[in-house]
Amino acid sequence: MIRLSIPEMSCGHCEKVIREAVKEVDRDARVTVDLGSRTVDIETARPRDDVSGAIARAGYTNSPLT
Ligand SMILES: [Cu+2]
Repeated sequence: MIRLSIPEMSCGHCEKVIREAVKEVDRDARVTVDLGSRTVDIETARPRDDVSGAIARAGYTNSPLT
């Protein structure tokens, strides 16, 4: 599992954009968003950098927590 800190993820719109970015990399990914802690857990077979890069391209700086 990949856990990312995404400091600028602050609302449901952010969550939607991030979910869509992950799904473009892996449509079967399981994405769990915690807006309170601004973290996202992602279950995917794809490399972390692919997922992290897609989220960054969508406009959200992120860093790994695992
Ligand atoms: Cu937002």
